[in-house]
Amino acid sequence: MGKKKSIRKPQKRKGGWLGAAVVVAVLTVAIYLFAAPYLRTTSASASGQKPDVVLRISMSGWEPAVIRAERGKPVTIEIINLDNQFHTDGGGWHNFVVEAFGIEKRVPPKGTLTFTFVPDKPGEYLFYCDICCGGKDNPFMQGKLVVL
Ligand SMILES: [Cu+2]
Repeated sequence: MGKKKSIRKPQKRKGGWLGAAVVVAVLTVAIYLFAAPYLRTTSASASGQKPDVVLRISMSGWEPAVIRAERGKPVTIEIINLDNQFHTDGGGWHNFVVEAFGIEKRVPPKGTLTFTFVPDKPGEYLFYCDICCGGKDNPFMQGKLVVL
């Protein structure tokens, strides 16, 4: 009896360590998921092409909210989505819409998208995301594209 008791004790302790290890692993993943976008200070697109504009999007809006391009000159835009898939509003997806140029690009949660287009007319154009947070009508989901 006494022997059995002494065997059971270390087993219990082992279970505790396993539980602690699982907690540590989960916390590590959680911290990584939250910190990853902030750690990624420099970005290179898959093609190695250097973007002219790097746009960050999250539930709190576009950064920067005003971007510039030159008429007739190809502009490469990289969009970094900082949100993860656990957002209930839109599942962490955002899109970049410029009606004036027929652009609609979707960026998955934690994803990056790079594309190039040629703005062929000068002016100031609204860009926006219409997936989350009330979409186009939400000032936070709006930005301005200035074509000189
Ligand atoms: Cu959005």
